[in-house]
Amino acid sequence: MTGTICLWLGLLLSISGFSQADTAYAVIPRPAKLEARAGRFSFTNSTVVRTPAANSELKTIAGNFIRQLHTASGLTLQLQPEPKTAPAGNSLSLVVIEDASLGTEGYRMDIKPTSITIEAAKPAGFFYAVQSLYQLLPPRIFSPTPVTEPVDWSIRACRIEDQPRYGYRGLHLDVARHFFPVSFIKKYIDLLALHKFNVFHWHLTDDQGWRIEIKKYPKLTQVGSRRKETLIGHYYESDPHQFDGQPYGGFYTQEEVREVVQYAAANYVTIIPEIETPGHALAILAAYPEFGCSDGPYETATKWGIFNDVLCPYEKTFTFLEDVLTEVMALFPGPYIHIGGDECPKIAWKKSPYCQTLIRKLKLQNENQLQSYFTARIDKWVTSKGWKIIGWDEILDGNSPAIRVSPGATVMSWRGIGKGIQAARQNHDVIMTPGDFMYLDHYQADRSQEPLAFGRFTPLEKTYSYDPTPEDLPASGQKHILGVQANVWTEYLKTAEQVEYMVWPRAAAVAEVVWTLPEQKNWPDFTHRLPMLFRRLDALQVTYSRAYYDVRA
Ligand code: TNX
Repeated sequence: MTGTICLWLGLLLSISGFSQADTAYAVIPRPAKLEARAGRFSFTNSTVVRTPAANSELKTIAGNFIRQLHTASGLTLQLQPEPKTAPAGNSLSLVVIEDASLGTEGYRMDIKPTSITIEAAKPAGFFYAVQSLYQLLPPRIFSPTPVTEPVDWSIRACRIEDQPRYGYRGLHLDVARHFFPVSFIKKYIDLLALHKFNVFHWHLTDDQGWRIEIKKYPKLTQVGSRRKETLIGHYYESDPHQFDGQPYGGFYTQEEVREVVQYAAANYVTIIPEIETPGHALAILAAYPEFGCSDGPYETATKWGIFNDVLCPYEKTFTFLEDVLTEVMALFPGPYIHIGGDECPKIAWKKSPYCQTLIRKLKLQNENQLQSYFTARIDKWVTSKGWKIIGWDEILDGNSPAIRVSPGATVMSWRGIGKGIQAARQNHDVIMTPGDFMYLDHYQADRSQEPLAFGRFTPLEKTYSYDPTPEDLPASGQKHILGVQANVWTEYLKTAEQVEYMVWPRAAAVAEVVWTLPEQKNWPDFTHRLPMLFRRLDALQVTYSRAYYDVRA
C-alpha cells in the first residue's frame, strides 16, 4: 500500500516536473555511466554544430539532428564541417577518436553549460549518442510539427560513457499473419533505433501469407499473399473458430523492400529477412503445390496454428529455395538470412514414399534427421554464397554426427533458454529469445481487461528481469551468446495501433536487457524513467500500454 502511494506520488512529481532528478536523465536503455553535473546547456539559434570536414556519415547524423530540432523548436543550428577551429561559444562537436575500448557502438558525451562534445570511434557510436541526446531533451523534440507553446530547449549537464552489453539487439515483426505497410515498418524502425536496437527481424513468410515479391515466382504474391478470410478468435484447434469473412492480402514489392533496407541502414539497423522452411509453408504450397508431398490442393491458411502440409525435400524444392534466396540476397545487406525451421510436423514426410526412400538412401534414422538434412542443404548453399543462416532452435533437433547443420549456423533459442545453451555448447552462435520473457504477443496485464492476445502472461517486469547470461555456461560458451531479441507475432494484431500497444513499453525493457550492463540494470530506476518514455511516445504518436501502472493502481 505504502509502495503504491509512493509510486503515485513519484509519478505525479515527475510528470509535474518537480522531480528533475528523476526525469532529467531518463535515457532508455540506461547508459553504462552517467554522472550528473551542475548547470544546463541551451540550444539557441547561435549554437554551432561541428563535424570533421571529410566525414559525410557524421555530417548526415548531425544534419538529421539539426533538422529534427528545427522541426520541433523552430531553432536553426549551423552545421560547420570544420575539424580544427576551436569551439567558440555555444557548440555541439562530434569528434572522432581512436579508442578501441569504445568498440564500434560506444560513445562518450560531455554536456557542459556552453558545449556538448561527443566522442566515438565509429559512426554508430555518434548515432547512439544523438539518440541519448534526443532523450535528454524535452519529449516534444519528437513533435512532427513546430511546438507552439514555449519550451525550454535545454539539457541538464552531465557526462555519459556508454556502450552496449551485446552486439545483437533485435526486434522482430511478423508481417505474415497480418500485413503492415511500409510507412508503419519505417516508424517501427525509428523506434528501434531510438532505443539502440540494431537488428530488425522481418518475418516475411508463413502459412497465412507470403509478403515479398519474387520475380521468378510471381504466384508467391499473386496467390500466396492472399487468403480468403481471417480467423478471429482462438489459436487452438479445440477453441471455437470464427472468421471475419473478409478477403485479406498484401505484400512488399522489391522496390519497397529496397527502400526499407536503405531506411534501416540509415538508422544503423540491419534487416534480417526470414523465409520460413520447411514448415509454415502453406502460402508457398497454395501458389506452387508441386513443392508439397501430396498433390494438394492447398490454400493459404485462414486459421492460426501449425499445419501438417510442409515443403517436401525434392531436388526441385531446393532449386526453388535457392532461386528465392538469390533474389532475397540481392535485396538485403547480409550476412544473415533466417530460414525458419520451427514447428515442422513430420506427418506428410512419414506418408510420402519419396521422403521414406530418401531417408533410407541417406541412411537417416527418422524424419527429424530429414529436417536436419534439409537445413544442412540450405545452409551449405547459403554459406557458399558468403552468407550465414539463422534458424529457430528446432534446426538442431535432428542433428547427428552424420548430418549436422554447419557450425556457422546461428540458433534462435525460443523454446526457453535450454536449446540456446545446448547450441552454444556445440559452438553455435546463439540469439536468446525465450518465449517466457521475450514474446510480446503475450498478455501484459489482467486478460479480462485486455484485447485478445496469445494466451500467456508476460508483464513488463518479467521482460525486464531477463538476464541473457546463462549461469551454467562456461566462458567458451558465453562468447557464443550474440544477444537478445523480442518477437512480435501478429495472429491477434490486426492494426498498427495493436502492434504498438503490445510492443511499448515492453520493447524498452528489452532494450535495457540487451544494452545495459547488469550492474546498471535496475527495475525501480527503470520505472522512474517510464513517465518520460510515455511522454516521448505521446510526442511520437505511438500507442502504448499503461498496464504497469494500472496493475498497481
Ligand atoms: C510459435 S516462435 C511460433 C509462431 C507463432 C507463435 C505464437 C516460433 C518460432 N513459432 O509461429 O506465431 O508461437 O506465439
